[in-house]
Amino acid sequence: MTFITKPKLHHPELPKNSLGFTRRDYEGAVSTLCAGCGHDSISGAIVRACFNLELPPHRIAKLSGIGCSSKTPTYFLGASHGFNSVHGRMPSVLTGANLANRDLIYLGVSGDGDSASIGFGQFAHAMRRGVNMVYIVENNGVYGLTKGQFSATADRGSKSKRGVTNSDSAIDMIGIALQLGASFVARSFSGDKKQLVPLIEAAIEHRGAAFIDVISPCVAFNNHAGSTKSFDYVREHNEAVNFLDVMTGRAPIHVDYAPGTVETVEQPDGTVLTLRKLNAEYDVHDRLAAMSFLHHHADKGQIVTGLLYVQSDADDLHGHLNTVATPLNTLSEKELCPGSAALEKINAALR
Ligand SMILES: Cc1ncc(C[n+]2csc(CCOP(=O)(O)OP(=O)(O)O)c2C)c(N)n1
Ligand code: SF4
Ligand SMILES: [Mg+2]
Repeated sequence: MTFITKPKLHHPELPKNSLGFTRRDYEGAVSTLCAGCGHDSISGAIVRACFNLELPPHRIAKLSGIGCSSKTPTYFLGASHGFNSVHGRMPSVLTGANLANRDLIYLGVSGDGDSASIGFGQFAHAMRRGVNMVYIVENNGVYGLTKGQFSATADRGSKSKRGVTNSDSAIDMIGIALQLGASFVARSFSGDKKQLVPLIEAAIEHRGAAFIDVISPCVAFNNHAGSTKSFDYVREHNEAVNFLDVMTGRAPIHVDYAPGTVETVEQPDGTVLTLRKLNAEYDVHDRLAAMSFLHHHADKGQIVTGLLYVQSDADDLHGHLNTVATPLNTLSEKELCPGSAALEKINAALR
């Protein structure tokens, strides 16, 4: 945890959004991560996405587990709600918060160790329940904070900094999220803000479990030759399936007139995702095809990035449970407690 605050001074002509906030208002404390760590670029992308979407910072709750990645919420959205939980337990803490107050925007930030190792079960249940959240895994293939042990996402055959070869097969979080029923599934690279920022914006606007796996090289322990999560390796093996522009119900955010076929995807809240397809055969609505596309390219050593799957009419956990529209934490005791007469009636029915 850092207590270093950033200087408040900034250029007077820094652009403001309609709320009167500059990008600086979405930042947090000064990062204490290693210089060049991919995680810092992801923090920058989150700041940019929240600024672009003109989100009031107090409407956002950011939750994390333990790890360098899980430290990052300290470095963005300094005016939002935050909860740094226990290693691997972010999904259940977030689920509880979401059930208590459905009105906030939930951002879960985790690492590959946090989500694919100790928190694997927690990750699975958040996805299959459709918790309305953006779940970001900052994936570097190692436990960065504890000095670079292989995590469960490290590819078989990849080499550690000390020359040890990983003999275990890797968990692909994207494949698992697709299988478990996540309704928005994407992968990106920390070094590609042009792709990552619109993906985060679209995930925030999506209702349901939105999962983004972001390859985020650890410059201290996993950025050498032989690593499949290094900057060089990912740049050389990246296969982007599409490029996203997000138009919210309020106003267009990005306009991109680049040539190529275009597909629009309407989400339940009226947000329109405009996909500029690089791969004409790729269909973002086909879960099974996404899984097979993923495996097909993984076999060729390619890392597929972009929006891989979206279910336009997805519902979330509140929809599944049919909870009331009012956030539960604002209901009074009178509304929550039906009284002793009702209890008596239930008890009588059981006798
Ligand atoms: C219950 C528990 N077990 C183990 C640890 C030690 N530990 C701290 S962070 C971490 C792994 C973090 O890896 P990852 O989530 O990939 O984050 P990174 O540092 O790579 O961003 C481990 C094993 C812990 N803090 N708590
Ligand atoms: S150890 Fe790795 S993951 Fe942690 S801050 Fe340094 S570069 Fe980032
Ligand atoms: Mg890691």
